[in-house]
This record gives sequence, structure tokens and C-alpha cells, in this order.
Amino acid sequence: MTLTPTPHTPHPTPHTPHPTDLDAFWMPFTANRQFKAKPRLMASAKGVYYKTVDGREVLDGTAGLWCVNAGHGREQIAAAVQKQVMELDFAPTFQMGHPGPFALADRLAKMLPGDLNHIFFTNSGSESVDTALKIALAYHRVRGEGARTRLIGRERGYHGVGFGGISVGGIAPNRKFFGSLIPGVDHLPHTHNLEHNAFTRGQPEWGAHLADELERIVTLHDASTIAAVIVEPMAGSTGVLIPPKGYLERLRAICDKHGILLIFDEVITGFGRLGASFAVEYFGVMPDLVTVAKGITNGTIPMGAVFARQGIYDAFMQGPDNAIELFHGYTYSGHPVACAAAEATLDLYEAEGLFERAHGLASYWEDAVHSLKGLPHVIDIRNLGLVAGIELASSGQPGARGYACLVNCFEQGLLVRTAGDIIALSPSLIIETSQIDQLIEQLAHVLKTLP
Ligand code: PXG
Repeated sequence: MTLTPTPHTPHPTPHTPHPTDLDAFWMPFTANRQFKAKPRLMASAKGVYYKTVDGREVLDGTAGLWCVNAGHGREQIAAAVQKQVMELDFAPTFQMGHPGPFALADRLAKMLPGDLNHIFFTNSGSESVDTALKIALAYHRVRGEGARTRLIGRERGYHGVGFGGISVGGIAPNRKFFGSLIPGVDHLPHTHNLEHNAFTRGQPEWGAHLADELERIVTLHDASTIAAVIVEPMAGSTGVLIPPKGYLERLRAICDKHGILLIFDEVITGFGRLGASFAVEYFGVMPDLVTVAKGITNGTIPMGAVFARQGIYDAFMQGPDNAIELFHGYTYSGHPVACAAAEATLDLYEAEGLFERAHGLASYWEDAVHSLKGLPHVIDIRNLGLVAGIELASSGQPGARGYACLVNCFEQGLLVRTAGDIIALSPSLIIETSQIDQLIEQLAHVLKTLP
């Protein structure tokens, strides 16, 4: 395999002044007081490196938050955004339009296989998930099957933070503070099992039968009450859970048998992360709806989208022409600037062959991450595409060792994500093999010195 090296361009000079008071910003998913006592602030970013406000270089092992797939500071995206802001900063897409989202939807529709060819735009993964769940419910209703109201998610699933997303999601702290959530939701079991699958490279052999739990839920409630099943084809946020071989295929078959829609949440797996355009392509399993965000604009401008199959779109396009078919949308659905950022991002993915590049790097990556086996605390390593999960034994206080690892890595010049005691790695698809070596070396050093 030949990899095109990415030019090492210098970091821009930061303009943002160093804040003197960190109190007012209520940080998301963060221990605010702990962070503000000892902040970690980034000042600039280029390629696969951040620079901190005190001028230290930090290797980005997580593509920001699983989103900067083409690397940081891409001039083509910045230029497209700048141009668009001056040409058409905003125009509505309710009963009105502008060329951007039509052209982008047409282009995206050609990227996914089969007839996943109608695209509803949102501004984030959370909005994409709530949109997909609403489309699923409304789809059954417009077809005269309005009793199909139940939604099925999976334990340990992460589908953003909207009420729909946390209801089908399966991460307890994201749910327990927020009341009764939406009613009529069940959860499949998660697929994590160290006894059977520890240190598997790629998809585990064991676990396809866990999809059969869907049959039990169908038997309990009757298929006529179930609207949709939503899963991450590869669970990311919970700490990288790779689907067992045959698992997604079985979910698809059971959904087909019972007329249940299957939704793939590809907010992380979309746009090359697995070394294929989407997980749909990677696994060869065809869902009815697909949610995306993050990599659609390389993280530059917020944007999300839902892909729907032809039959779903068609079910809504009935009745009189002057009737609104779906009472749903956001002020910024198909925002001109986000569309421009997405077009420039897709241009880069194509011009640099980044999905193929990720595919080509996957086996080097696999060997690199599995070389950490045997280091202190490491009880599992799992990988797929340019993703890895490294699970550490708990110190007795869940998450403490993972957090210590994150902090120590940052001090060593490496950015990682942690989910409890699991380290999640997902570098930009432009990463060089030498930079993978650097990442593994830094992480190995931290693991060896971690209490
Ligand atoms: N679905 C999936 C599968 C996601 O991973 C969302 C929906 C929500 O997207 P927004 O854009 O609303 O945040 C996500 C987001 C982490 C981490 O640490 C993961 C996400 C976000 C923040 C942190 O793994 N994923």
C-alpha cells in the first residue's frame, strides 16, 4: 500500500485571548470544578496535532471527538465556509430553499448503497437520532400502522442527548437524572463479553446469538406494536464494542420478518472511520434509516443528517400536494454554511482517497494497538478500521484509572478519550504510520507508569 504523506504545515498563530475566568462556561459532560482547577486548553490545530495555550504540541488520538476525519486546519474547508458566509449567510428551508442542501443531498445519496437516497438535514448527531426516531414512528402511522409505537435500543448504546436519544440509549448516567423519558422503549443486551472475546482482532466470532433477544422482545409485545430498532453498528462512546460476526445480519433478518424498521446510528462510523464510506458498506447490511453527523463537515461546522430509504420517503409523499408531509425540521436544517463545509469536506475525502487510506492503514493500526497487550492493567484490546478500545482493569473506583490515563496522556502530549476505564482511540484518517508509532509509544509509557 502506498500512503500519500500529508504536508506538515505550521500551526497558525492563535488570536483567541487566554481567558482569565473559566467560571461562566458550564462545560458539557465534564467535571467542571476539577477541570477548572487544572484546565487543558487548546489554542490551535493543524493536521493531527493540537497546540495548547502554553505552546505544547499534542497528538490528537481522537480526531477531536471522532469528527475531524480529514485532519485539522484544512484550508479548502475554511475557504468554502468563508466564501459561503459572504455569498449567502442564511436562507430558510421551510417553504423556501437555496441550492446548497439539494446539491449536497444528491451527492450524499450516491455515497450510500441501495436506495438510502433521501436526506433530512439536522445540526448534530442528537438531532439526527431524534429525527430518525420520529420518522420511524410517523412512517408507520401514515401507512395506517399507528399502533407501532415501541422503540428498541440497546444496553450501552449512545444516541446523543435528546429525550429520544437517551430513551433508546443504554448508558445509565445519561438517563437516570432525567425523569421517565419517553415511554414504550425496550433494550437489547449489549454485546460486550471479555470471557469469550478478549483481545479479538476485528469482529469477534462469539455473540451473534445476542441478536435473537429481539425475538423475545417481539414475542413479549407483539410485532404490531414495534416501530424500530436503533443500534450503533459499532458502539463507540461506551468504549468501542465491535459487533460479533453475523450479529447485524441477524438483527436485519428479524426486523424484516416483523416489519420493524432498522436504524443504524452512524454518527461515529460514517465517513470513513471503519475504512469504508459507512458501516452500511463495511458490514454489507442494509438498514432503513441511517443517522450521521461529525465527519460530514470534518467537525468544522455543526451538521447532521438522516438517510431514509426510498420506500420510507414514498410513504409520506401521499395525500394532497399542498399538505406538509412531515411536521419536523430545524431553523438550520440545510444551513448554507454547513452545506458548503460538507461539500468541501467530501471533496477532500474524495481527492485524498481518505476512506481507502483508512482501509489501507487498518492492519498497521491493528498490529500497533495490539502491541500494547501485556502492559499493566490492560485486560482487553479491540479494533476495527481506525478505531481501537483498550480496556483497563478498574482500580476499584470505576473510571478513576481511565481518567488518570487521560490526564497523564495529555501531559505527555497525547489526546485520548476515555469511557470509564476504557481508552478509545480514533485518529484522523490522514495519520501517518510514524505518528501511529508515536501514539502507541506515548500510550505505552503512560500505561507503564499508571498506578
Ligand atoms: N450518536 C452517536 C453514535 C454518537 O457517537 C451522537 C449520536 C450525538 O451526536 P452529537 O453531535 O449530538 O453530540 C454521538 C456523539 C465520546 C463522545 O467521548 C462521543 C460522542 C459525543 C461526545 C463524546 O465518545 N458521540
